[in-house]
Amino acid sequence: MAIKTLLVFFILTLFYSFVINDTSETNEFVSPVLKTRRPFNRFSFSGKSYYVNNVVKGNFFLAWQFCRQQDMHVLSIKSQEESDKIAAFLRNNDLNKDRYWTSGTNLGDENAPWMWLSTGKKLSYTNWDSRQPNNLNETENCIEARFSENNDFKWNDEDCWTELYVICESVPDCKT
Ligand SMILES: [Ca+2]
Repeated sequence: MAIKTLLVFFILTLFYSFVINDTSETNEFVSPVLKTRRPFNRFSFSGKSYYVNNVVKGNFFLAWQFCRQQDMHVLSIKSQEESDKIAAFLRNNDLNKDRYWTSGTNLGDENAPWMWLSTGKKLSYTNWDSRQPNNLNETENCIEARFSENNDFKWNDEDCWTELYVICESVPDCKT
């Protein structure tokens, strides 16, 4: 009798190990690429969430489409403190070799002050690289953020049709 009980227990254990466990893992399968990429490209700071897209490049307008598809907006940077946090994240995750669209633009009116399209507000803080904005060839109306030769996180006005990566942001009430 004891042997029969042990045998049943053994069979049930095998069944659980090979069938039930395998099924639950299959149901929760996540692409190894997504598993490794997504968590590292997202971070939060002071109530804002950020998502760094370093996979798909696009012009300023396609960058907007990409962020809206994530239910987010294109980046706006309001302070040196925020800029430093973003720069640290990019450096720590080896993302500081690329160039990223922000939502900064003067495309609507070149004579008006630069603004963040994500909030509709004028820049409250600027972090232009040296000799920028220079409106090279009079075609540069959108702000990119990238690292300078000194590894400083800086802004440059760029042609809106240039294909770059983008940083998206999520602001709960869009009032900051
Ligand atoms: Ca420029």
